[in-house]
Amino acid sequence: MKLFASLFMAFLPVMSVAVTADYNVIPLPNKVDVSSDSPFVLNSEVTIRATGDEMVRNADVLAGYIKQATGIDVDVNGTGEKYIRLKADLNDVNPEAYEITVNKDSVVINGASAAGMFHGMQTVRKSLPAGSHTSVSMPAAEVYDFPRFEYRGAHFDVCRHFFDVEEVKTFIDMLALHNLNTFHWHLSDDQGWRIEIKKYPLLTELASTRTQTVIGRLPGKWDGKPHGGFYTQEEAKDIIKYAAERYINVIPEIDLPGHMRAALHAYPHLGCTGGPYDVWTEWGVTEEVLCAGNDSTLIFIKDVLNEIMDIFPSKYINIGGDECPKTRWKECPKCQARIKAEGITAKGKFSAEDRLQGFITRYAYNVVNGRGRTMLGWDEILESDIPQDAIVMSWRGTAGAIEGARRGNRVVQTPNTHMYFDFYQSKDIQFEPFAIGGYIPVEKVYSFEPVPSELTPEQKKLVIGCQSNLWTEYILDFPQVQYMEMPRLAALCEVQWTAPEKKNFENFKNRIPALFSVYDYLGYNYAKHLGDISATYTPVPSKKALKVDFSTLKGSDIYYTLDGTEPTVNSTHYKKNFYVKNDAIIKAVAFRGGVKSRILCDTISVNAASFTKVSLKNSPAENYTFAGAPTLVDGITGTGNYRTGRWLGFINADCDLTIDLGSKKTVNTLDFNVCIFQCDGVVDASAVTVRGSVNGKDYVTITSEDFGEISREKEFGTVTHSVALDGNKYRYINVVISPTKSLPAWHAFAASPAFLFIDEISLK
Ligand code: TNX
Repeated sequence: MKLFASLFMAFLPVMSVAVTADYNVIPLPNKVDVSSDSPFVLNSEVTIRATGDEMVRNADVLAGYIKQATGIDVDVNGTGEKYIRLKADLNDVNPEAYEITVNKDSVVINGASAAGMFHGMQTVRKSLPAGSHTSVSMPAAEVYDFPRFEYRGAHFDVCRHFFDVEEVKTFIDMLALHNLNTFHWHLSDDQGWRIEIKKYPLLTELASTRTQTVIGRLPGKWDGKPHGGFYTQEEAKDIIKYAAERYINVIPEIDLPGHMRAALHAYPHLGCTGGPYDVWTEWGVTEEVLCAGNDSTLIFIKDVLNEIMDIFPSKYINIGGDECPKTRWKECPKCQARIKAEGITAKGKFSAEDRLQGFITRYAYNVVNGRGRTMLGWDEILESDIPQDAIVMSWRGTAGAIEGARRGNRVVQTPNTHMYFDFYQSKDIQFEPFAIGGYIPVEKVYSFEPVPSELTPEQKKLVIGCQSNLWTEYILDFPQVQYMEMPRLAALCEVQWTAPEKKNFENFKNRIPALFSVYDYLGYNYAKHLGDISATYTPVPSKKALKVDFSTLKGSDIYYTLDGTEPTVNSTHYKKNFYVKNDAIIKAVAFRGGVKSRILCDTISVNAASFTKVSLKNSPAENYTFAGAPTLVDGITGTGNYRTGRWLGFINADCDLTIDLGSKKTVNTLDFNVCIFQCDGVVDASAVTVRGSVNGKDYVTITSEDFGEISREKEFGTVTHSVALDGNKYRYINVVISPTKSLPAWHAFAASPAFLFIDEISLK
C-alpha cells in the first residue's frame, strides 16, 4: 500500500497537473481576449508550420524556446495535426504589430512583418509556465499587440570594460526577450577603442588596451592590470547578423570629438598638443579631445565613419558629441585659426569654442548623410545648429528632448534621471556591487513617460522612442551587466511598448514572477529587489506615531518583529499597516513559495521632534524632495548615498524647518546629519541658526553657529552636528541650516553653489 502511494505520487505530476499559459506577459500586450472555448494543448505531438527560409529559421528558434521553457519537444514542418503557424501577412499600420489566435487546433502567430511575428513569438514564449511539463494548456484567445514607440533601444558601453562576442550576443538575446529593436553599441571612448578600422590599424593595436584602471571613483590608486579587447570587422558583422535575426538593429557609436583619448594615444597628431597621450586609466571627462583645427582630424572622422558604415548597415549612425571640454581648443592656434576661417562666433551662453564643436558635428553629419544615413548624437549637439534630420539623444534629463523636438528634430529619450542602468537600483548600497552612484530602482524606470507634456501634439510625434544606457566604468563582468540590466529592462520595455493607459506598476509586479522564472531557466543573473519588502514610513503627528506600510510581490507573506530579532514564519504576520510610537528595530521578511526575501531592517529612534508637525519654508531641489519635510522627523536616520530618499537636498536655499512640538517642551540639544559626496558637490553645511517660540509668531534666537571652510579630507559619509540649546521651554523650534554658498578653489566645481543633504533633525 505504501509503495503504491508513493508510486502514485511520483506519477501524479505527469498525469494530471494542468499547467496553463498566461498571455499577460511583460511587456503587457495591448489586447488579450481569452475565451472559454477549448484550449490548445501544447505537447510533443505539435508541429510548427512555417514557409520560407526566414520563417523556418524562426520556427527553429521558437521550438528552442518551447524546449527551454517547458522541456517539450516540438518539430518544425512535421506531420502533427495540431500546429503552431508562423506568418507575416497581418494588415496593420504598425509594421511591428502581431496577432496570436489560439483555438483547440492551432496557434497562429501572424505579424505585420517578420519582426512583428517575432515579437508574437516572444509573447508565446513568455506565456508558457516554466518547468518540466509534458503538456501545457494554452487558453483559447485572441491577442492583438503593437509597440508604442518605433525606437526601443538599449545602449551598452564595451569601452570602459570589454565584453566578448558571446557576451554581446547574450546581451542581444536579453533585448529580444524584452521586445527591443535597437542595440546602441558604444564602441569608442577614452579608456579603449573597440572596433577594427583597417585604415587606422593602431586603433586596435595600441588604443584598445589601457595599462591599468583606477580603483574607485577618483584617481589615487590603480590596479596595475592591463585591460583591453576589440572586435574585428568580421566579428562585428557576425554580431550584426545575430541581432538582425532577432529583428534588432545595431547602431554603432563613434564618440567624437570628445571621449577620444584612446585614439589620440594611437594617433597623437590628431590632438591639439601632439601628445603623448595615454589610453586613459581614469573615469570622468578628459580634456584631451580631437583637435578641431587640424585637417587630418577631419580626414580621420571621414575615414572612420565610412568604414563604420561599411560594416554597419544601420540607417542610424551615432557620432556621440557628449562632454567635449574646450580647454585645449582655447589655447590651440589651429583651432583658433579654424574659428576665424569659418567665421564662428560666440552665441548666447556658448563661446566660439563651444560652437566650433558644431563645425565638427556638421562635418560628421555630412559624411553620414552622404551615404544616405541619419546621424544621431547626444544632446550636446543642440549647442550648435544641427540639420533638421539629425536625431537627439536626450541624456541630461529630458531638456534635450524638449528642445530638440521644439527645434523640429526627432529625439530619443534616455535621461540620466530614469534610464541610467549603471546607477544603483537599491538604497542599501552596502549590499550592492560598487556602482557609479545615483539611485534608479525598477519603479523609477517604470514611471518614466517619454513624451513631455510641455510639447505640442506635432512636437510630441518627434519623440521616436526611449532607451536605457549601460555605462560600464564600474561593471566588471557580464553577470554584473545582467544584474544591472534586469529587471530594469523589463520596466523599460513596458515604457517602450505598452500603451500608457495600460501601464500600472502594481500590475507589472504581479507579472514579474513569471519573467523571473524565464530569467532563471535561461541562467540570467538578475536583481531580486522586487521580491524584497519595501516599507513606507509616514509620521502621523495626531497619533504621535509612525505609520508603517509594507509591500512586496503578490503571493508573498510578510512577517516582522519590532525588537531586532530575526523574523521567521512564527513572527507577527503582516496584514495591514501599523503604528510605532517608541524606539524599535523593525525587521521583516517575505516568503514567496519557498523563496525568502532579504531581511528589511530599519531602526526607529524616537526623540522630542519625532513624528511632529513640520514645515519647510524653502522647497528642496526638485529631484531630491522625495516625501518632503516629514522625512526629517520620521525617527529614521539617513545612511548610504544622498539619493536614497532618506535625505532632502537643497541648493541655493536654506533648509529652513519649523517644528511644532505640540506643547511647550524643554529642549537641550539639536542634532542633524549632513550627507557628504564631495565629488558631486554634495558637501557639509556652512552654518546653522536655531530659534524658539512659544506662540509660533515671536521667535528668539537660541543659538547660531558657523562651521567654517568645508573639509577636503571628508569625501563621503555622514557628518552629525550637535548644537547646544538654552534649556528653555518652547513649543516651536525653527532651524535654518545653510548650504555652502560657493565651493572652494580646490574643488572641481570651484565657485559653484554646493548641495546640502539633510536628514533626521532630532531634539533632546
Ligand atoms: C556620462 S551619458 C557620459 C558617459 C559616462 C556616464 C556615466 C553620456 C553621453 N556621457 O561618458 O560613462 O555619464 O553615467
